[in-house]
Amino acid sequence: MRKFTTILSTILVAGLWACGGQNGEEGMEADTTAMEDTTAMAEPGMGGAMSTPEWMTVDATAMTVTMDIQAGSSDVNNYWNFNGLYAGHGSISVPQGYSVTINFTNADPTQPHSLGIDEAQDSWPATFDAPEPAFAGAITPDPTVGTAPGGTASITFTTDAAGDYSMVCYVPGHAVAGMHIPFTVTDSGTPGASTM
Ligand SMILES: [Cu+2]
Repeated sequence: MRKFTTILSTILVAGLWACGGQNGEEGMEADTTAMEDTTAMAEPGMGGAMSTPEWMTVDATAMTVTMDIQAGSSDVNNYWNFNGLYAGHGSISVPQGYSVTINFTNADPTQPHSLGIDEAQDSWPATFDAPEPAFAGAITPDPTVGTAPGGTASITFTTDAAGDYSMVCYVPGHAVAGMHIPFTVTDSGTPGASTM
């Protein structure tokens, strides 16, 4: 009986091995991919190096920066982008104490958009009641209704305090769908943007 049990066990194990082999390999591949992804995310400079894009004009002596920002400048992310940038793709950095002017244009052919500088958030609601900008004046008019296609707005504000903020659109459904990018106010340095 003992010998029979051993043989039976051997057959069972062999059978399980045969059945599970392919799945096991797939599992290993999946694990390897996951490890590669984790490594990529951990690499410094994720999102690209900071530079001064053509839509940004800096006067470091006067501590001013002007940004020409087009909402819906292309159809990426369903036009829900700022100069083509949206969640996970691009960021803006400005030192503390700068006067920032944003010349905002809605280039989206069909949908309204707005722009505000808000506190950085892990997740965004679908709708906003009465959004308050992180800095006085850092929001376009009627932000939850938005600026109509072809419309413009100009806002100026001072980066009073260093920290992690977001440039976000307050039109219902847009922020939650990715129409926001990091807007970091640094202790020092120069304004710049990552466009990757
Ligand atoms: Cu929008």
